[in-house]
Amino acid sequence: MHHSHTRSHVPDPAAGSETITLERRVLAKNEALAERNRTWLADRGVVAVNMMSSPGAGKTTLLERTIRGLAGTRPVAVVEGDQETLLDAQRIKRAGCAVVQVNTGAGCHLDAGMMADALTDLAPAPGTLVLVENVGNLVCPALFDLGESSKVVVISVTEGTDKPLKYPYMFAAADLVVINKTDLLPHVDFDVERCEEYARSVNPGLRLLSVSATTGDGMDAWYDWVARQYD
Ligand SMILES: Nc1nc2c(ncn2[C@@H]2O[C@H](COP(=O)(O)OP(=O)(O)O)[C@@H](O)[C@H]2O)c(=O)[nH]1
Ligand SMILES: [Mg+2]
Repeated sequence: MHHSHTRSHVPDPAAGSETITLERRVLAKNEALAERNRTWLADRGVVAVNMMSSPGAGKTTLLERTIRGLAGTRPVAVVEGDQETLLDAQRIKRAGCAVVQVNTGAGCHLDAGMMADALTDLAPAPGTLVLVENVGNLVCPALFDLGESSKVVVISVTEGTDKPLKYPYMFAAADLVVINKTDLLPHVDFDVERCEEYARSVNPGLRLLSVSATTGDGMDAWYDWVARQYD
């Protein structure tokens, strides 16, 4: 009996090189657009933070609390990336913030072209903090530079201590890791120190901080980190 899925595991060297060439071209185009975004942001003194995580780690909850926490200090705007729905954009709007929703359809990540369009729509005032919620997964968003000022990975304590080892590209790309849902630590088997060790094994200079986006615990260190992005 013929099992076609078995065949797909046999590498075809010719097909492989075509795939690699196409990927290189896609990434090179993205890189050029990302550079344009970086200049666009720098010219306006706008800081853009790309927030990445697996689905449900608490990105939107962290953004909602951050918007309320920073109200009156500096303008905040949000780019919401999801495959479908306006649900997160509606949550952000209720928190009192300018927001653009980008639906990627079958796509698993935001790219620099989408970011450029979103920035044009948002037209952030000088000094604005643009928080970008990327599509929830720990794989594809790591590959696509948006021209952002910094990349943040949110991991929650319900996901398991080993995630930095399983998704090393994501943690290697990060400037900061936010460990979220610390209020649940008494109920789950998660070792914060070991998770930090694992994360630093793939990215030695990495900064980490722990928060609970629902109780607000640890948020001051997050606000301090955000403020330092303007230095
Ligand atoms: N206990 C607890 N739950 C949280 C925390 N942050 C988010 N959640 C919950 O986790 C679920 C997913 O949160 P959401 O912000 O939508 O995650 P996203 O998919 O990363 O945007 C929701 O039910 C949130 O209420 C937290 O710090 N502690
Ligand atoms: Mg969300």
